[in-house]
Amino acid sequence: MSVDIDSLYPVSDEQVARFARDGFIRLKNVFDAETLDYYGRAITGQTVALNTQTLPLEERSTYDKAFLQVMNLWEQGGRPREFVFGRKLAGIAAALLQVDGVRLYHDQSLYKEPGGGITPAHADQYYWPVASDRTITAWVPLQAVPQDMGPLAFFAGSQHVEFGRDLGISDESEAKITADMEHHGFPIVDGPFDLGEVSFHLGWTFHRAGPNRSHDPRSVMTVIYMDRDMVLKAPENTQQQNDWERWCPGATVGQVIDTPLNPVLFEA
Ligand SMILES: O=C(O)CCC(=O)C(=O)O
Repeated sequence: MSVDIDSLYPVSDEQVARFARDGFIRLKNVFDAETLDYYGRAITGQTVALNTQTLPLEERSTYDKAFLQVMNLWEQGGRPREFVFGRKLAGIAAALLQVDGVRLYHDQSLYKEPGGGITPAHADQYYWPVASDRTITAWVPLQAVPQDMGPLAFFAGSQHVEFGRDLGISDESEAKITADMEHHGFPIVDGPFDLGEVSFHLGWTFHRAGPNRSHDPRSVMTVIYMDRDMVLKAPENTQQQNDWERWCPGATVGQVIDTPLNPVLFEA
């Protein structure tokens, strides 16, 4: 058995420039099939075991229909922890952010059930009490994602748009952000993911996903990284206050977020 989550994946200057322009990038062949199978089984298994959602799909809110969501799997130890601590993804994150190192904000497993609904348009950083825009999510499908399974889709270049930054993920964010993006001509990049392909997006890039119309679950692991030197800002909404307590307890406003839950995962 040979799995690889630690080797360095070369990121070219052209890819760094494209990421800076578009606010996201999709990279092929980041992981091989064996590695995804080895870690994917453990991550999906833990997700199903730890899931607390018991309502049938038709009785849930739009957000709860989008996916089963289990956060900070790494704290369970084992393969999920190994995967989140892998240097390959973290190295790509640092290269794309153009920073000397990255630390963990949190991870989350996003499991879109067969019949699961849309992921409404939103920007992640609305939820995060962080002082700069140097945040990035690695979105790692644990199987290929054909179009009918609801791949992640990005509004290219939208990381600079201020409209919609005060909207949490909801029916309202879906309606208002998609309309605003269309109005201002930000194209949506929406297409299937090959096995081994991984996307990276900035915290302020607007994104969404379609429903899962297939008969198979869309199992995805995400790792959210921030600049190693990221400073905690005073929360601007209840969600940011909650995130402070949950993902970086003990961090101090105005100082680097350096808590046991935010280990440095890569340094150049
Ligand atoms: O997986 C999805 O459908 C949404 C993912 C997402 O919004 C994120 O990782 O920031």
